[in-house]
Amino acid sequence: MGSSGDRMGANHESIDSNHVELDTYAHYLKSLIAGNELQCRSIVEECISAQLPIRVMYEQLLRRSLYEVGELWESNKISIATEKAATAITEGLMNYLFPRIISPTRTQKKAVIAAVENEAHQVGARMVADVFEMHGWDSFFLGANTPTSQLVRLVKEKNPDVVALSLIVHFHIEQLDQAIRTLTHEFDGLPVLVGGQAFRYGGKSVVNKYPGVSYVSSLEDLESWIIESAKSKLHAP
Ligand code: B12
Repeated sequence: MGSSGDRMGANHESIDSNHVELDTYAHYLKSLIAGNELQCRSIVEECISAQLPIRVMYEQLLRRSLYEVGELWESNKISIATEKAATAITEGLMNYLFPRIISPTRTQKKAVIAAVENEAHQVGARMVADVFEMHGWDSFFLGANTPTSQLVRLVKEKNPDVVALSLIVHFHIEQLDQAIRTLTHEFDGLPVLVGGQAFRYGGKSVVNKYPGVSYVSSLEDLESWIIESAKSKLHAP
């Protein structure tokens, strides 16, 4: 893709099947910060036409741009309003993509996904829910700030095969600990996955002390976990 700022979309040739080129990303970021939802959608559509896997688009376009938005906000280069608009556009794009992520092959497996109590960030958790759907699981996505009592209630109701918890701001680690403690106590043997950018600052010891609880560092590793879990079920006696 060229470098002109007034294009309506990306050029297929600049998007290979597993990578978003820098100029495509830069164009997307610029459109996102300008609040130009149509332009962002047009770039996403070009990525789809170039057969970029949605999981890769999530990591290399949607997540990467929001991280950069966070840095711009932190250094006072953009307002909170711009940050909120960028998040709203991203969530809108995920809604737009949702029909495309549903795998026609269903596994009959269920996952419950939540951001822990007090955690206001929900986009990453939503991506996790979508990755399960891409692999034919039924996802029950509870969103941001999920009280542990409500999480337990839903787990009792849905009887999932796994619970995935998201932690973005490190100072919510106590809430994560409490959620894991409660889940492992109430539901013996239920696998719990945890992830999120808060773990860049440590905290894995909270996870490691519970059997059956695993830290998963990326959507790619989550896909590997899902594929491995299908194999182990297949080979079970
Ligand atoms: C949008 C945003 C908000 C929005 C969130 C709205 C929403 N609908 O989610 C609002 C305005 C609510 C918000 C509030 C705050 N925010 Co804020 N926010 C952001 C921003 C810009 C984007 C967040 C986002 O969606 N990122 C994109 C997603 C896709 O990335 P992700 O969440 O990391 O998820 C990825 C992985 O971590 C992983 N993952 C996530 N969860 C899980 C779970 C599992 C099981 C697995 C396998 C993987 C996984 O998968 C995803 C894809 O790779 C970030 C910047 C950033 N670096 O992210 C700041 C950021 C996270 N916020 C920050 C801060 C400080 C706050 C506030 C404390 C500000 C304040 N003073 O009030 C509050 C927190 C309030 C609270 N109680 O939590 C800081 C955190 C700094 C830190 N060291 O922890 C950041 C990093 C900004 C910054 N640069 O300083 N924020």
